[in-house]
Amino acid sequence: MASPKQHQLQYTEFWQARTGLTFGVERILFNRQSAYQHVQVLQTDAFGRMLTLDGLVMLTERDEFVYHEMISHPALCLLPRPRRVLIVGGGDGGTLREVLRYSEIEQVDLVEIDEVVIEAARTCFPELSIAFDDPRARLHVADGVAFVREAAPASYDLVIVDSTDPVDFAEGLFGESFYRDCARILTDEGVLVTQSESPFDHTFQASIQAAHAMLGRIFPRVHMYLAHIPTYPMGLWSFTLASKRLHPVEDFDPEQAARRLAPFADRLRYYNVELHRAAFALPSFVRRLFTEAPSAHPESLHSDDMG
Ligand code: AG3
Repeated sequence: MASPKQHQLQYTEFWQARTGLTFGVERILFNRQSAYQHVQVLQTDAFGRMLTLDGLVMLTERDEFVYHEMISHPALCLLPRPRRVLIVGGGDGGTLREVLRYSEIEQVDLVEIDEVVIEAARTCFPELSIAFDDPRARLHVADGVAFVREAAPASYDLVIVDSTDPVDFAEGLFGESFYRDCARILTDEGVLVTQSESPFDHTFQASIQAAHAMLGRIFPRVHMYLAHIPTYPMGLWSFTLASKRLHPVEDFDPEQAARRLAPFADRLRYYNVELHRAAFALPSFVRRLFTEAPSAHPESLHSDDMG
């Protein structure tokens, strides 16, 4: 006899051919094929609402705070006087919400290629997309690579690349000419932060190494830091901070950071001044990614024919 479980709706993001993470789904709230990708919002049983793009989990209500706080606050607390920020991608508004928490931020340009992502966020994630209504936010529906190519030199203190995985149209956001343009549009003290996938995954390891090498040719300082994001592949996620001058730990002033965070520290759920330092301390297998070839790493879950 069939168990009732078999009739329940489930959604799996496959990390490889047969392994992935499965979510129980109560309802499909948004379902649209855009010019770029399949945009879905699902009501899950354990993680609240979930946004997926082409089958990849972008965020869930329950753990989005980890990603959005960690892609924003380490750089914003490192920089002594951030005023102008560029977000490439991030059409859901989560990163924008975090950046706008600082009253000293004067302007944030957000460049999202796919307006359907913005529409899905406005419809299903008002707690994220509310940030679009802040008068300091300027929303551009445009290609981030072209936007960065055309932006004026030294016009941003911080560029945040809040993209999907390096596939299809997003691949340019992980390339050397894009990184060079980011460096050009940053001020002398400027910082670039990109989401850089899971260091646990074989395929990602290769793209992490490639991005690190490219950034190292452009920026004097390139550092990875980590956070736990339960709904992303492997649950361990990385960000890369490339900086023209400031060292993310040695030049970090905890007292200054605590003062800047004070007005909203009680609303943050992951980032704090102690965690800032801890996040840059890397497990040995991650450190070795920057000194050894990818295939040398037994942590890989991918078999060679799939990586
Ligand atoms: N951007 C990074 C999502 C990467 C997740 N990858 C995956 N599920 N394979 C998230 C956008 C949130 N603002």
